[in-house]
Amino acid sequence: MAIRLYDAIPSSNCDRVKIVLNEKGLAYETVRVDLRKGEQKKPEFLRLNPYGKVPVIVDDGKVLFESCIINEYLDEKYPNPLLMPKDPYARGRVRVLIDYGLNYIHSPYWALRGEMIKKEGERDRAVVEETRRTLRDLLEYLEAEIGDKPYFMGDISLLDIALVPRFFRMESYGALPTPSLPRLGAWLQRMKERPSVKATL
Ligand SMILES: N[C@@H](CCC(=O)N[C@@H](CS)C(=O)NCC(=O)O)C(=O)O
Repeated sequence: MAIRLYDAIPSSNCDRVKIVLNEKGLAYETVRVDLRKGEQKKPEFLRLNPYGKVPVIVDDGKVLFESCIINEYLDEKYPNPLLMPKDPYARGRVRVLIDYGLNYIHSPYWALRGEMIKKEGERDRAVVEETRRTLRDLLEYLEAEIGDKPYFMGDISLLDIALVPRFFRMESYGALPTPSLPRLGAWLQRMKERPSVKATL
């Protein structure tokens, strides 16, 4: 039976799971959850995910939520191709850098998003400029981490996939590309060329 994915559009968190499903060539069906109608807070959905958020997957009748946890599960259950390194320290680094790219930089990212979803004339220019600057400063850590490698861990991994939906957003919010982060700019272009990403975003 195909994996069922409860998703929403647009949703970076759902895109993260779809890219992994596509990288692995796994068949899946989607159940669209209308976030604006609050369907994610209805009792039947809360029975699947008490957080009231997408994505949720059902695989072999088993329910899982939280995009990065879903992705680790998919990688362990369907290891072809494997998207986590085998080395324990490298696995630890993948998790640390996912946490950095999603949680540590979340505050300026969210503040910038809050401005950019407003109509252009209603945005606070000072907040836009300040949050873009803060994000670029914080991203220097990832710029150094990728170095001259094509992907963060050498080969594509769950780390690249976890980060790319957020980088798409940061690009659309004008935080990227920027001359101070050339390697991340090149990496983002590389990610955009992957069929799994093209099919998703
Ligand atoms: N940490 C969660 C975040 C999930 C999340 O925030 N999903 C958003 C859509 S991108 C959502 O369902 N928002 C609706 C709500 O919070 O009511 C994950 O990685 O899966």
